[in-house]
Amino acid sequence: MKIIHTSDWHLGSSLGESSRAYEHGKFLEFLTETVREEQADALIVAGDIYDSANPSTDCQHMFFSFLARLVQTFPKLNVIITSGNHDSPSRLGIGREMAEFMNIHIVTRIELKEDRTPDLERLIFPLKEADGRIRAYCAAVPFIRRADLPASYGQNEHYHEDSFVNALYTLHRDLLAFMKQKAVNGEKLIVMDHTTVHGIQGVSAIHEESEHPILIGNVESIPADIFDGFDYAALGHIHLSSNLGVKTETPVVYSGSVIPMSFSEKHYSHGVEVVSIDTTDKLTFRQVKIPRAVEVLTIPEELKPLEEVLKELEELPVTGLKSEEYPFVEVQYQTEGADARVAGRIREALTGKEVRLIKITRSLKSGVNSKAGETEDSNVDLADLDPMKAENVFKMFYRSIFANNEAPDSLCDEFVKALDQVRQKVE
Ligand SMILES: [Mn+2]
Repeated sequence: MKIIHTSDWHLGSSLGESSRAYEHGKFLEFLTETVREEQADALIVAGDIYDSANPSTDCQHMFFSFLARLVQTFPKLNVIITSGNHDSPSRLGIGREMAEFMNIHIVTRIELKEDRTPDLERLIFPLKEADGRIRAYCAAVPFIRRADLPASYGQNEHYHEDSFVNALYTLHRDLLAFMKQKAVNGEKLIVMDHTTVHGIQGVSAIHEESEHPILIGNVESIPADIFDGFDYAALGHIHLSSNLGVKTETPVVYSGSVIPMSFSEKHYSHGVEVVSIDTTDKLTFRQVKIPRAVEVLTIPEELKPLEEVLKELEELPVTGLKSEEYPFVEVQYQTEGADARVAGRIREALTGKEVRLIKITRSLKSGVNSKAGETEDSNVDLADLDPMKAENVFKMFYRSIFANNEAPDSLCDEFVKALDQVRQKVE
């Protein structure tokens, strides 16, 4: 049996003002081809189907027409889809009863039984081979908010000090026990989740530009041992493809985002996981890479002074790409202080070039913008500060509020953007 695990499609997302629909279309073609080439029996998608809770009609059509073509081409494919934190549970789940007729299970909520405990039966699905033989059970856990589980659930268990994390542990232990009752013929037990997991060789979602840290109650993530006892944890949410279960029995695998969602993801190896269960019931998994339909580039790769950067931009080759294939470009340059009309000069240099300029990043020469251990004179006249200096004041402020932690770059960028907007309004 082969199961394709993917997540974090973020259909409907954009970079700057540019739509990613072309890349998403190419990804869905790739996914269909991969189902064919791998002769997959199941496709499981662990949340963040859409980028927003209110996706456009075009992007919902892209999703539903993909599913329709998929099950038409592969009528025996088992499909399970859960919601992520970006999805609206009610919107993603709106066609779920109809989807059931096509063997597509869309799970966006934890339904409660009369005794106020989760209805586990509605979260568990058999995964069947083409001949109908069940080889695995899959528990489909959507992104859960604190309010989704009653406070009473799990209160007699003591897995974790935080009551919500404790309830999550209880849910996973209950699911596991329930699935074990079903799996009398050695079927594998798979669990899908959309969450931040830590504990083993931590990969932190917190530093990803496009995914802000998700606070689950008072904690930012859950320990990986919550998945102990399962044969494979198919996760979504963190965009860097990674296996956090390398030191445990259970692979705890993030399949990662399917396209680079921001410049910070440009070096990620985007792919889908192909999970195989062989005739001896051995489970293995490997990544199949997704070809990149559009490049995401920082030019130049190494910091250089503005004049050299402009020259480099003017020398970019023109090869006749289709406009939807134009790379997304961040231009970075190094400076000692104020440069006039930089954005205009960069745009001029790029006239006629086959790129989409998304972002201009300037970096002050060392000493001026150093991150670590920098001290600031508190008697500065705020009116005299240039934007980069104001950013330093923002960093000082952040450190004073957040126990000397450094402000994330993405937040500083947002601050500079907001400051620019305010200045434009004032001028
Ligand atoms: Mn997410």
